[in-house]
Amino acid sequence: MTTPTRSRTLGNDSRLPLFLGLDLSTQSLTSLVLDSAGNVVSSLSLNFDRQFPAYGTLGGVLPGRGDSTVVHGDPLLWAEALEGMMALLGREGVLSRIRAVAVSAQQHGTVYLKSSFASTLASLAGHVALQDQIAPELARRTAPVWMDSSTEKECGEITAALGGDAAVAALTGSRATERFAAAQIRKFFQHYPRKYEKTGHIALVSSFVTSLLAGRIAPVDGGDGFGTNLANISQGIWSSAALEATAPELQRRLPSLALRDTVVGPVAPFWTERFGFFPEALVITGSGDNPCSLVGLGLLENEATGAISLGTSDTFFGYRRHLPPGGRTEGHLFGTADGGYMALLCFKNGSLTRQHVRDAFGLTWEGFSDLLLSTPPGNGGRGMLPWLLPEITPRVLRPEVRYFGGLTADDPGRCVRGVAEGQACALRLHARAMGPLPESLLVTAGGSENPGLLQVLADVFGVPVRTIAIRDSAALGAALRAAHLFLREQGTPRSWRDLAAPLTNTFSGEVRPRPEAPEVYSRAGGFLELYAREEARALEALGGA
Ligand code: XUL
Repeated sequence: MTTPTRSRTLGNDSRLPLFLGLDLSTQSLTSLVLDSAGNVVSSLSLNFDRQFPAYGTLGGVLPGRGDSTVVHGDPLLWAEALEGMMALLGREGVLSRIRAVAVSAQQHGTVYLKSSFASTLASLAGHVALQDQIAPELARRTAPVWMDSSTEKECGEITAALGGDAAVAALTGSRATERFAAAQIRKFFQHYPRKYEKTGHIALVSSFVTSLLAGRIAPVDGGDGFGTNLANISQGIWSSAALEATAPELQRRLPSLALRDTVVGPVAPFWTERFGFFPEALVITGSGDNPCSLVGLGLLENEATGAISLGTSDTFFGYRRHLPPGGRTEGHLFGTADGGYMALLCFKNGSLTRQHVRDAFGLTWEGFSDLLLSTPPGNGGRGMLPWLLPEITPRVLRPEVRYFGGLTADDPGRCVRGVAEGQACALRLHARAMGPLPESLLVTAGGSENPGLLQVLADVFGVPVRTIAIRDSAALGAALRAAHLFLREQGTPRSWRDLAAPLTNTFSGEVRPRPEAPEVYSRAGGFLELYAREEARALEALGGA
């Protein structure tokens, strides 16, 4: 392992307790340490491809074996990265002051473990590397992750058993979805029944990493647990109908579902012996990166502001205090840290697709942004359906980048605008299915540093777009969850709003829609309508949703 790509340590009062948020995303593991006054004390990131080359990952995932719909990650890489991060934090001298830690992780991935996993966790030896102790516990060597779309058949079977798309969405928050645990578990059970038999526990990525920290099997929260097609989201329990439609004897293999944040336990002695972690530090229930981002952006309890995360995937999400009415088959509903809900849409063609267009013309991100700022909104009626990878929203299982209005693949300015506008139009069109459009947008993750992309989003949505100073909203959300629960346990509770405000009220920028934007995009016959028509036509041609 080499040194991390980014590290900053700011001064703080060394008597204050510290809280650690860890975000295990597709491509990296990020840590963020907060003090109780709301200062970010340290922030580090380890990139999987660069810093753990022995695993041979590309973009954090294992290269496919001929089938591009199969995308797996490596649980041992995640364990080694966790250990590497603790070694760095130990060297920074912060671990002895951490009082609570929470995990955020890429959603939907499933880790298959033997029944002996629990006893191995309970007796982790401080002198042996974590991944070496965990390796014998894997009932399946690799873990399908959220980019996997290889379960079309299993989704069809689950949908048929539960009474159709709308019924599955009303029960579980989403129609049967290729990357979710249910379809992935069903496929594993059908293809490898003997390995399924040997599987004693199926963790989500967030509960796997939390289990490693706590030295015991951790529950999943509603944020990640509702993204499985296995929960009855109005009752907040595993749904026996969904479990039966998926695989036999599934309930005993799943983590328990803990809707509100709870203490999983103190940190395992392993971490204290090996890296000097404070022995009584609390490990909090982990969650998905999107529910954690909602917290990290200060959006719990705020229904008027929508969030867009421009990362490996692009997501659109927003807080909902009450369970929205059923009848929708697009998008997802997950739980939130305060027991409410979040609506989310996921677009797989996010930064990788933008980067593909950027690289095709040998541009830097700055050059990409400059082209966006210097080309006219609406691209003169030319556009791109940016489906380089199988798309989640709308569902496109056999991908193809398609052009319309005379756009050609050799025109840098128009192609750069085509991909950015196509992605922004898809975000806005499909966001409509999730309720009223937001009055303003908060944009986060890597793409939020690109002024051109922010302008396109402001123009297409016709609302002001803000970014906050802290980029790692998922790691920040996890750290805030740790702080929130610790303070509650101490008998000095703080409201979510109060805790998040010093960090999330520091907007680093605001971009307003250009005056001509409503005329270009939103009027009858404008570019949004054109895009919607082209999308519908392409879906018909490709046999999509
Ligand atoms: C959300 C989704 C992605 C992953 C990325 O449903 O699949 O946003 O959580 O980490």
